[in-house]
Amino acid sequence: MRATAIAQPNIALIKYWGKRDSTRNLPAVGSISITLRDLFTKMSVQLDAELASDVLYVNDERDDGMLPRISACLDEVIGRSRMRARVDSVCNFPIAAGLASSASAFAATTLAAAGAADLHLDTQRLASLAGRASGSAARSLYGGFVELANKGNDIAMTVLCDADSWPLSVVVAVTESVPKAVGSSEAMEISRKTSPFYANWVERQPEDLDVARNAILERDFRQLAIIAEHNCLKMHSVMWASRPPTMFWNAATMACLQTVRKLQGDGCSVFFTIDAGPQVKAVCLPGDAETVHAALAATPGVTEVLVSALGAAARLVDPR
Ligand code: 2P0
Repeated sequence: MRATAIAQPNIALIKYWGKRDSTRNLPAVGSISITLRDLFTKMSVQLDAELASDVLYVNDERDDGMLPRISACLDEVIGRSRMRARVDSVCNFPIAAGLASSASAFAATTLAAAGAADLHLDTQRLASLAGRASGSAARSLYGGFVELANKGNDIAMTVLCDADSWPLSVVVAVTESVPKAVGSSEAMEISRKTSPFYANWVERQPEDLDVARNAILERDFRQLAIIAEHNCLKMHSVMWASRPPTMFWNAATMACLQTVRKLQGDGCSVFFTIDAGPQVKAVCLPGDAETVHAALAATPGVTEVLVSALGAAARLVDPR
């Protein structure tokens, strides 16, 4: 009746932005991500017949704000007539600040819920269930380079390359660690309804996916860098052109992009990507990680720099 799972966040190189079905939380576009190794969320789910309602603790403090989404995730995995649960979450990085904390949280919750209820579900099924809670969470059920594709009324997952087969480093420049003002789901809907660039974004996504997939299969860092930066800037352009505009960047975000451009000019194998928040993720070859770390740490407005290798799939762990 109790299970604990660990999942790592993932960073999309080809982004998910927009939903084709909000009720089932199905994405409008496919996406490709890398799962990180060194940032994690651990979720314990304890089903308890004595409990009258679900209760959630995040880093040992009660959190009623996130509880409805966690409860809905448990309902999806176990069923609505389930026992209530005590859920404990531990996270070693800032939550809801554009560092993909919902991806690792819902991937781990899905896996722990299935474990606690003794359900034996395959990873594709777990990914579909996690994706209903948070689109990007489906990808954290897998390690390495992961592609999420639309397939009928569901999603289909493929591991393009595991973490050991192409070791890359991810250097995260934190520029603000307060939760963001507008959530991803809401911002995506504003983009879908109002951005003049949204239809083109959806239409052109298969091309970007093809280029990135081939770059990964051929371990072509330069091609991956070009397409990932393009796809990231295109997603933010969709948001900037929406009404009201969604702008996640701050001055330090821009300063980090200039730092990455300078590093590229100096011959570093590095590229940037930015999600629904002001942090900049610099993806680089491991030999360049120290240089990239130092340059981003010295960039004005950067408050913290985290480094991670690529990691493995979400997994059940000993609850103790
Ligand atoms: C991604 N993001 O592909 C994109 C890029 C942010 C920018 O997936 O509404 O929390 O819960 O399905 O997965 C963040 O959105 O959204 C996200 P929901 P999610 O990583």
